[in-house]
Order: sequence, then C-alpha cells, then structure tokens
Amino acid sequence: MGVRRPLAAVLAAVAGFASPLVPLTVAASPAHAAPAGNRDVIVHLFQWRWESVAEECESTLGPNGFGAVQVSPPQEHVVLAGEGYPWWQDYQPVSYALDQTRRGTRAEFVDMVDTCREAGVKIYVDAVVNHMSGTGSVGSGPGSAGSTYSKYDYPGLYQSQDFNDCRRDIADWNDKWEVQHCELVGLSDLRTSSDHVRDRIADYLNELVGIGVAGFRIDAAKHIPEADVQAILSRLDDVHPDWGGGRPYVFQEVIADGTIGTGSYTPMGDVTEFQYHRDISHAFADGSIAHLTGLGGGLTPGDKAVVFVANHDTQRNDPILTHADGARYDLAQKFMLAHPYGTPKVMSSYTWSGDPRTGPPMDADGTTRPTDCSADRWVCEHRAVAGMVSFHNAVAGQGIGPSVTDGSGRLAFARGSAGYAAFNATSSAWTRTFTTGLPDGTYCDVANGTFVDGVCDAPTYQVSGGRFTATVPADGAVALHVEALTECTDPDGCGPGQPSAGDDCSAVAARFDATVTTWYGQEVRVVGSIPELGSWNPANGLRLSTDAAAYPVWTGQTALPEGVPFEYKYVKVNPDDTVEWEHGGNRWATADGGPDCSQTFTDSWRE
Ligand code: LM2
Ligand code: CA
Repeated sequence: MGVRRPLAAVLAAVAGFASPLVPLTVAASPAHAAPAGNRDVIVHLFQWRWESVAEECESTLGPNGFGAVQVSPPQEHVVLAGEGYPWWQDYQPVSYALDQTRRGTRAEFVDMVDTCREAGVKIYVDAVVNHMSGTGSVGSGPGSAGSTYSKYDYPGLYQSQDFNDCRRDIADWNDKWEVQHCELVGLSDLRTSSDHVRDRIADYLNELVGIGVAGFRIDAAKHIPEADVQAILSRLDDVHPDWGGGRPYVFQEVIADGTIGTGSYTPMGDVTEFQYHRDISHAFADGSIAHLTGLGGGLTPGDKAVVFVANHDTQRNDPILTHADGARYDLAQKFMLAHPYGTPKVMSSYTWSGDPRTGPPMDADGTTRPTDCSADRWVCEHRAVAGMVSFHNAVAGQGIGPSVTDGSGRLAFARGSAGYAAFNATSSAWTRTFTTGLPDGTYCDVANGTFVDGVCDAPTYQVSGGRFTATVPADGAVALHVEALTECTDPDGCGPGQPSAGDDCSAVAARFDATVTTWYGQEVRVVGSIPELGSWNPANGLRLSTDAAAYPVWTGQTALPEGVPFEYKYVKVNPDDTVEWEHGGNRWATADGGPDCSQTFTDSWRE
C-alpha cells in the first residue's frame, strides 16, 4: 500500500475544493430525504424563528444526523412591551392559535415542519399546558395573535371553572398536592382533571400532530398530576407516516426532588434528568472528568432519560457551565454525545448582558429576528458539536470501554469497535497513543469538524494496528468512528458501505454509461452528492451525450476521488430546463479505480 495523498488534496486537485472552512451544504434532491433511522439527538433552537429553523434543518441538522429540533412554544402568548418583550412571554399562553407568535406565522410553522421532515429532522414542540397567563400579565394584552384575555378568562377556550381552586403560589414544595394544584410563579393553573381541559389541550396537540409535529416536551410536567398527563397523552393521534406512524415522542420536564421523582412520570414517556445536568456540568467546570465513564449510574434508566449540559432555565437561573464558558462547555456537550447514557439534548443559545429576562435579537415591535450565527447575539453552539452527532449515531448500541485516564482531567474511551473518543479538560495539551478496537484506516476527527457525504472538513488520524497517536488540545477532544473513514486500510475491511483500500489513485477516471430513452431535445445528466456531480444541483450535474450509433446509451466522464462514498441519480433535462428525476431511492457507490485508476458505472434509467 503506497502512501496516499490526503483526501483534501485529492478533492482540491479534482474539484478545486479549496478551503476546509467553506460551509458544506447538501442541496435538496427529491429523493435525498435522509433516512429517519434511529437518529435521536435533539437540539433546542431556543427562540429561533420558524424560517430560520427550516434553513438550519436543510443546511446543518439533516446532513449531520440530528434527529429532532425542540422549538420554542408555538401557541399565542402574552406580549409584554413594558418589560422589553422578555423571552418568557412564550410560557404564558393566552390561546392555542398558532397564528401568530413573535417567531412567525402558522404558514411559516407548517413550512418549517415540512422542510425539516424532508431533511430527515423531526420537530418537537414545547407544550405549555399546565397553565395559562400569570399575575404579572394582568392588564396587558392583547396576545400575539390579537386575542383579548384576562387571568382565568380566555374567551372561547377557558373560563374560571377551568382553573384549579388553590389560586395562590405554591408555598410548600414538600406537599405534592400543592405542587400540582397551586400556581407556579403566579401562572393560572389549569384544572387538568376535567374532560373539557383535557380535550382542549388534546385538540391543540393534535393540530400540531396533523401538521407533522413528531413529539412534545411537556413543560412543567411535574406540576400536572400524573393521571392527567396520562389522560391527555392517551387522546393524541399517531404521528405522520413518514415518521413510521405510532405514538408521538414525549419527554416530560420533571425537576425531581424529594417530593416528586422522575419515576412517577416514566410510565408516560421520557423525562428530563436534571441530576445528569448537574453531574456533567460540575465535572467539566471543575476539570474532574476521569470518573465519568460511569455517568448516569443510579439515575433514571438511560432509555427514559433526556440529558443536557444546560437548558434555557439553568443557563439563567443556576448556571454551572454554559455557552459563556466557551471551549470547556463545548467539550462537555461533545462528551454528552460520545457517552452512551440518555437521549442527548444539545443547547443552542443567544447571549444577553446583565438582565437574564432579555429576549432574543428582535425588532422594535418585539418580533424575533432571523438567526444569523455570525451576527447579533446568536451563539449557535450546536454547530460546534455537529460532527459529534455522527459519532453518537455511529456507535449506538455499543458499550463503553476500555478507557484510559491521565490525572483527573483527561479521559478517553472506546465505544466497542465502532468509535473512540478522547477528552482533555485541562489547560495543557495531551499527547499519547491510544489503543482502539477500530479497523485500520484514515479517520475524520469529528470532534473538530464534520463528515458529510464523504467530505471531511477536520483533521484526519491514521489508525494502524488498532492504535493512533494524537495531541488532544487543551479543553479539546478527538473522536473517530467507523462511519467517518476517508480510507480503509484494514485487510478485513471496515464494514458495509465504507470506503475500500483502493489502489492508490490520486483520482479515478470515472465513466457513466446509462441507458435512457429520451425524446429529441432532452439531455441526460448524472446528479449526485459530491461536487463532481453537482452537489445535487441538476444545473451542475455531469452532462452525458449520445449519438445515432450509441443511442439509447448516454455516456460521460469525470474524475472522482477514490474511496469516497457518494450517492447519485440520473435526470432528464428538457429544453426549457425543467428536470425529470428517475424514480426510486438514490444510487450509491464508492469510486475504486483498480490498477489503471479507471472505472465504469453502467446503469439503466428507472421509470
Ligand atoms: C418551565 N418549566 O417548567 C419553563 O422551562 C420555564 O422557563 C417557565 O418559566 C416555567 N416553567 C413556566 O412555564 C418562565 C420564566 C419565568 C416566567 C414564566 C412565565 O422562567 O420567570 O415568569 O416563564 O412567563 C414570569 C415572571 C414572574 C411572574 C410570572 C407570571 O418572571 O415573575 O410571576 O411571569 O406573571 C408573578
Ligand atoms: Ca398544575
């Protein structure tokens, strides 16, 4: 086996692929919907506008394997101009109208759900159903969609009898009845024991399911009696067939204490595990992570736990480790994605200075501005960990270990033979040779970049004899997995769909021979996931040609990087530039040039 040129160099030579910093996007093709599979990572795009969520699904979340977005509450809410439009307006519903909130219209919400579904990403709605508006909003109004209301009176929806009788703040948090029937920070507490209230809540959630929403965060679930949560969820419709039908995914916000534990709510669905949040945040904040292979031990069973480093409340009320802490916090979120316990929920924040009530970047009327990750106060820290989502997905089902440590601030571990990750929560670099269960090959370091459609925009590492040597940066990580190989050199192969060792071609002279019946004036092109095939844009696809002798066989040639898996389809382009895609799923292949560095793909149009 000769020494191959690094993948980036091959791409640069073949396609003029210049900078690894160029944002890599996957344009939509009709058949490019990512398989839903068992992708489960949630990202909370806190306070993002609907159209910004849609763009993020297409450009970043789908291609990197995120499973779902938790969006901020979509129902009509109070509008508090006098308080500078704080973020928490959303947590005071005044009706269940979806048109409109500070984040956009109902039509924009629907478009977001559809766009994200096409990108393989589910939408989970933050369902605020324990209460309506609160004491502080008396005299304000109308709501964001124009409804008039007062506390305990929401015309056409709820009147006084639909609220619990306690009508004062929760005073004794050791009294379960109070916690569930009195008011949480003065918010009018719904009588969720009544059929009328249960039906109205179910109507609202089912409207969302009808739009294609696939799951819910149940806000303040601990404040709703368990039987009432059960009764509401039992009224829900099954989710969209694209998500396989079945029950909506539900995770309940339960901040467990001595009075009410998560176990009361696990029969109805998943629960938030706040002790995990405290454990991982303190460990990384203190630089004491060597013991974390056992993270989650003694907590809610992992298959019921939603886990996070910080959420929108803790980052304000009880910050241990947040986006304000920079690299150390990113490192903790990466660790969460590498570790097997729980369903990870990645946070995506905006900054504020001083007053934690500060709303997101907004216009003068309190309407939220579109997200621009390089402007305003948007942090977009989920992008810094996007590559680790592919790690999480690739190692699913593999156990943790063996592990190595170096002092209390450094820990590395295998995830079976599918992945290996090293974490350094100290202020000095950590250089050592790690022994893995990985097949030999060249791996993309997904802790420091992404691996999308065979393109690595991060450093690569050579695993040889199962070992690799790395310098893990201060407050940094290195993570390798078998679905992000740029080259496999293992004589036993590296698993299905992985690049093969090839024959050391700097590029493969690829020829496509496609049998396609056309009418006069139509052209045929190959369109695929890599730049050489137009990155799914038919206008930039590889043009094929034919002549009287060859027809109906159309032929074209291009150079492809060896060992890089790609997907493709044939299209017919009409004289007016409209495009007809062949039917069926995407074709896929990996260029392997053989001894003469050439390869022919022989295909027939699929009707
Ligand atoms: C939650 N989970 O159980 C949310 O994660 C949390 O963000 C919500 O509080 C809370 N429950 C209610 O849904 C936020 C915010 C509160 C804010 C409420 C309601 O953290 O500060 O309370 O939303 O908007 C505000 C005022 C508070 C006032 C209350 C009622 O801050 O002083 O209490 O409204 O008017 C009189
Ligand atoms: Ca309640």
